[in-house]
Order: sequence, then structure tokens, then C-alpha cells
Amino acid sequence: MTFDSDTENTDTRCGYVAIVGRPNVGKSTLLNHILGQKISITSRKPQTTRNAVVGIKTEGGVQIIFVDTPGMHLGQQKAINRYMNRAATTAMKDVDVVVFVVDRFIWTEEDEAVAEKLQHINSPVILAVNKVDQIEDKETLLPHLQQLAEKLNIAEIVPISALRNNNLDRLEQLIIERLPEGIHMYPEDQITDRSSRFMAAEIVREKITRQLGDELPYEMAVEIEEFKQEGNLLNISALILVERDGQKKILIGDKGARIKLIGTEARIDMEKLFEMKIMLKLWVKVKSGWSDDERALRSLGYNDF
Ligand SMILES: Nc1nc2c(ncn2[C@@H]2O[C@H](COP(=O)(O)OP(=O)(O)OP(=O)(O)O)[C@@H](O)[C@H]2O)c(=O)[nH]1
Ligand SMILES: [Mg+2]
Repeated sequence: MTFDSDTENTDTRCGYVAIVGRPNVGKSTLLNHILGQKISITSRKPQTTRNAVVGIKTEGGVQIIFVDTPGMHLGQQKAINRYMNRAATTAMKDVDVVVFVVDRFIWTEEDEAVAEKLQHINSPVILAVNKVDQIEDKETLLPHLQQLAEKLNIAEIVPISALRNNNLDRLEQLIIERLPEGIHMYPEDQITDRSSRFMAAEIVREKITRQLGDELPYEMAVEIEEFKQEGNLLNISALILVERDGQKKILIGDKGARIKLIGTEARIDMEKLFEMKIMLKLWVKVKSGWSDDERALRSLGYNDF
């Protein structure tokens, strides 16, 4: 008598890992660097990520389903801000492991608010102290880490540099140790659960966020109006919504120079991601009030789970 069918799956592990923290600490950079592929958009500005973004890593018997979340923030209580905070809070529940990302020794009110939320969940929390490449005096790191460990109820602390791929193996190992045994939820080659349309819209949003200084705040959304393949060509048409006329002018730039640059950069990324030639059209439209309008947000794809 053999037990092959029973023992077959006991070597595989699969679980959900939420990456949480305040804005701009490097959560999305961490996800992209662990996956070795760009799934989640990043920028120097806070509040870049707006939706929970799933990135899947399957290696050997282990499948880790990461959920990158919007940075949790205080203030600015528009509907879009509430939506983002809700998306992050929801994502940290019912996961197997939480990775709480902080920026070096910097501990703000917003970090405190995240820590407070984490007190109410049951899953183990790993604290990832990111951007250590920017710490000159590495010796000061140790007492700081001990202090944080005492302050928070956490399973492990790991100093990392997401950007420089520093110590990410160690972090991954600590995660894997805490994943339950079980069969994989996604096929081996799947890297996200997000649609191609969503990914296209995010790429455009990233280029705008990176291109524009603080002159254009976060009052901008991207909607994909056309996504159609014709032979070897993928036709994508994206509508950029802004709140005010002045913002539209800034976005278009002198004789359309800026929007053209945004389009070129977005197209290059899309061609890489979709492995296809892309024809990208961008339109800018003023639609006041969308960022504080629950219905408008839903129609833009900001839906709760
Ligand atoms: N020096 C350094 N910079 C980093 C590191 N990780 C991320 N950054 C930078 O920090 C900025 C924010 O990174 P993101 O990954 O967009 O941060 P986030 O936490 O996802 O931000 P939100 O989506 O706004 O919550 C970017 O300019 C990154 O290049 C790191 O390890 N070292
Ligand atoms: Mg992010």
C-alpha cells in the first residue's frame, strides 16, 4: 500500500503576505525587487500606490502571494484617501504574514498609526527596516532595531535595502518559514491577478507622477478607454482625468511636449510588459470632484474588495 497521493502535496507551501506601511517607505519597490519584475508602480512621491496590487512568486514548492498596499496616511480625508486607507487595512487582515516596512530610523505619527492597526491582527508581523543603504553609520542601526523590537509586538526585524536588493533573501526566508503548507493557488507562471488594462493605466499614472513636480498633486486618475489587439499591434487609448483646468495645461505642457514625453515613456514600459508593439493615445479631461466622489471613484475602478 502506498500513500503517494496523500504525501504529494505536503511539501508545497502557499500563503498571503501583506506589505504595509506609511506612504513612501518603499513597499512597492520591495515587491518589485522580490519578484524581479515590475508589477507595482513607484515614485519619489508619497501616495503613489492606490490599490492593493497582487504579485505572485512561485519557486520550487513555494508560492508567495504578496499584496502591496497603499501607504496608510492621516489627514486629507477625501473619498480617495479613505479608499486607500481602507484597501490597506483590509489587506492586512486574513493574511498569513504581514511585512511592516519603515524608512530607516524615522518613526512618524503615521508609522505609529500603522503599528496600532497591527495590534489587532493575528498573523505574525515582520518588520522590514528599509533604505539602510542610506544610513552612513551602520553601527547606530542595532540599538535602534532593539528599541523597535521592544516597542512593537513583532516576530522578526530585518534591515533591508529594497532598491539595492540587500538582505531580501533573508526577508524571503523569514516569510517562507511562516507560510502554511498547501497547494498553490495560481499557475506557476502567473505574476499578478491584475488585468492588463489595470497595468496599462498604472504605467501611465506612474509616468505622470514621476514627470510632474508638486505642481500637480495627486488629483489625477487614468482610465483605459480602448485596449484592442490588431495583429501584432496593441491599441491602447487612455483618458487622464484631472480636477482643474490649470492641471490640464501643466500636464499637456508647452505645445504638448510634456504629454508627448509621458506617452513615450509609458509606451516603452508597456511594450516591455506586454511584449508587443503598442500604439498609445493619451487624452486629458477636466472632471472636477472625482477624487471626493464615491461613485466616480467606483467607475474609475477604485472598488472595494
Ligand atoms: N535609497 C533607497 N531608496 C529606496 C529604497 N526603497 C525604495 N526607495 C525609494 O523610495 C521612494 C518610494 O518608493 P515606493 O516603493 O514608491 O514607496 P511606497 O511605500 O510603495 O509608497 P506609496 O505607494 O506611496 O505608499 C522611491 O523613490 C524609491 O526609489 C531603498 O532601499 N533605498
Ligand atoms: Mg507603493
